[in-house]
Amino acid sequence: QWDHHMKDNRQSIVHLFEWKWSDVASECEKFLAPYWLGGVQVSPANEHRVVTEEQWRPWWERYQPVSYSVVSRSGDRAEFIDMVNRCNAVNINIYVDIIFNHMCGDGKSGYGIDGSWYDTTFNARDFPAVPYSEWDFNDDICDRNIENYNDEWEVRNCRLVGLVDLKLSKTYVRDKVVEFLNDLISLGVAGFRVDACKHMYPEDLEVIYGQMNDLVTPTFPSGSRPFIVQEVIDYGGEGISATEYTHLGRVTEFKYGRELSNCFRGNNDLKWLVNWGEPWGLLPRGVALSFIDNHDTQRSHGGGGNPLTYKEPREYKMAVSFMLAHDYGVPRIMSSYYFTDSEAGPPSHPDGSTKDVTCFDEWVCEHRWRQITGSSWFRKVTHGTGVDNWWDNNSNQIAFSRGNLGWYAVNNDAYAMDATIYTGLPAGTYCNLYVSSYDKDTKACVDKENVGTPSTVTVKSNGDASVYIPNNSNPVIVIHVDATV
Ligand code: AAO
Repeated sequence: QWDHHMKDNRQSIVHLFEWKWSDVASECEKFLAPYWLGGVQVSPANEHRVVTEEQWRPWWERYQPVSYSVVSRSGDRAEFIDMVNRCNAVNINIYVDIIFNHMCGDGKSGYGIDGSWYDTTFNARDFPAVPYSEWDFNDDICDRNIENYNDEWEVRNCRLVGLVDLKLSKTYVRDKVVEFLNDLISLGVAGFRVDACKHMYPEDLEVIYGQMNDLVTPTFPSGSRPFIVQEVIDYGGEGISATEYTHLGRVTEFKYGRELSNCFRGNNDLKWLVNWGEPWGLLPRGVALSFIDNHDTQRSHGGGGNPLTYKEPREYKMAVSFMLAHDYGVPRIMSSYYFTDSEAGPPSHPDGSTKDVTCFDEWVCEHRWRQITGSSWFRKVTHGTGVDNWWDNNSNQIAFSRGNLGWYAVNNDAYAMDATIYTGLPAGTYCNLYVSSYDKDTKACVDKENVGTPSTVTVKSNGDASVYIPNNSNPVIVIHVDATV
């Protein structure tokens, strides 16, 4: 449940937030497979409310389940299956965002996106398509919303932002959840991002996870357990801690993005990253999911932390590349659409259906940025090594190697980095994947960006490299042994 099961030594997950299944499928084939990514976190796959009253089709309607039918704004069951099959065929794993802490908001009624009726008005708790009724919710023990995050009982039993809270202590409810998870597993997914885990007792989750089937063979080795990423927001100082969940699967490490964003915004010297990881109060690396921003934090929707996002591209790219170059956790890259209104749903047609992804107008597609893909290739090539040969200038210029397979350097000072540094790499000339692309056929560094950062780096026979990185828009070097010229 901690192992991501990515194929071909790939190490990075991308969250294709709100993408349609048909677009995810073609992205697996066209981009993710050739560009060294290994898995996709997709938006919730099950039936949800269609929200038009409070807001016109906000992104968050998908966090209000109506049934476990695999029909959503991203597509229907056949399209979901086609996506999983096509992605698996090119060795890209699918991880599904799953919500079973709750169903939809209190005081609502109508039809979900697959036409299923729901009613939570006047204390009704009616979800006939599951079916769930009022006996399957926690209203008998708590009939109000969560207000005090320091009260563990309240956080686990009351309603998260008015969402009707499922009674997971009940066998019937657990069985329905397990049935849904096993349905998705049977379709070939590799695991789950489990929403709102703080609001569920670890004991209940343990029972549910324990009843999940192994992943399907031969797509995955026999006996493979589903990869589990539990969303627990823990910046410290609350009654419930992320460590209550780490024995069950991985946990989202929210401090990771907050601290790195702080560093790359220039509020904390990069030299302190020499012991980045557990000494900073982060979860043990083997149980953590690392990320800079997520779909909530990038729009200040819970979780806070004020992380870097695509809106501050220079610093964001540095932070994401550092995340990928380092060896902590399983990294997840955010891929967004542009927004100003933090409630706004994905780029849509007038009828509310999601537009095709283009990656050049309304969709940001951070995962396609060269600085990010180059760094995810680095992550793959250097996997299994540690952070070695640390160098810094006692300020914001740092460099390190990953064993003798890769070397990373970044200059976040307001002046040039000009130094001769031991890289730990074999002698040769390497292509800097941050500012150029690598053509494997001709073994050439191509499509170079002329910003002053060197597009190639030469390592001498003693392992030293002399580098000069001005304070420019892309002040990073990412080199590894599979991209030499
Ligand atoms: C929508 C409407 C609501 C309406 C509701 C029901 O917006 O007005 O009442 O429907 O009709 C998403 C949206 C919600 C949306 C919901 C359902 O974000 O706005 O509600 O869909 O459509 C807590 C949870 C965490 C959760 C987060 C949003 O612990 O699990 O709230 N995230 C997940 C998803 C998220 C989704 C849901 C859960 C629900 O990722 O997209 O909601 O399925 C503290 C606590 C956190 C807590 C935040 C809430 O955090 O620690 O656990 O998160 O407060 O604000 C500092 C502190 C930090 C604090 C943070 C607050 O940084 O250090 O501790 O500030 O920002």
